[in-house]
Amino acid sequence: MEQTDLLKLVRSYPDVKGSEIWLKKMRTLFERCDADGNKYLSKEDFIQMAQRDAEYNSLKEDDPKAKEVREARLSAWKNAVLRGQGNPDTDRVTKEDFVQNVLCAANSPWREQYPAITKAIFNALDVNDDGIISKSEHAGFYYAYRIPLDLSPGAFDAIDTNKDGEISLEEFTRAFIDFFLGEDPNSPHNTFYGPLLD
Ligand SMILES: [Ca+2]
Ligand SMILES: [Ca+2]
Ligand SMILES: [Ca+2]
Repeated sequence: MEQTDLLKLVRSYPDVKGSEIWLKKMRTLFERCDADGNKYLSKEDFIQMAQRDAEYNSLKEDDPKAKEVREARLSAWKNAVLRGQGNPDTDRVTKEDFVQNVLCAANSPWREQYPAITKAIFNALDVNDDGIISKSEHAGFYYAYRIPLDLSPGAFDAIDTNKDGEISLEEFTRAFIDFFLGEDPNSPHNTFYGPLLD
């Protein structure tokens, strides 16, 4: 899928209204990202996630893939959560601010960055660099977010829309963009980051 098609996909979603289902998704994502459980998102949470990525894949700290994953996690913190503002080393974000930040991003030209961000995440998850996300690589994704691994197969199937047993970049991007820009209470992608939390 070409970059222009992905931009068309992003542009095809109307402005996010901030409906109950959407708020629930973002609050769930906040909880998943809050690795140290202190009710704030900070650099430390994303470092801890990168450590879990490395742990799941038995990567040593100096392994190039471990470094790539760490960069992708820190980039998500700086570019997606903070949107390039503030000080990524010292800032921390509450749940309410996080939800408002994502809402502003989704309803501004910033939303066109989603395809590039998704690609970086996809590449980080694709540990063996074969261009697809396998079932075990998806389980690693859940492991990093402390989502029970027995929920990974069902979530994998929801993303694998052509049912070939692999998640392609296109499938992953469609699911990811729907999670952030979609407000359909029945979308199979609402559980992209695991079951929605109350
Ligand atoms: Ca935290
Ligand atoms: Ca792979
Ligand atoms: Ca597939």
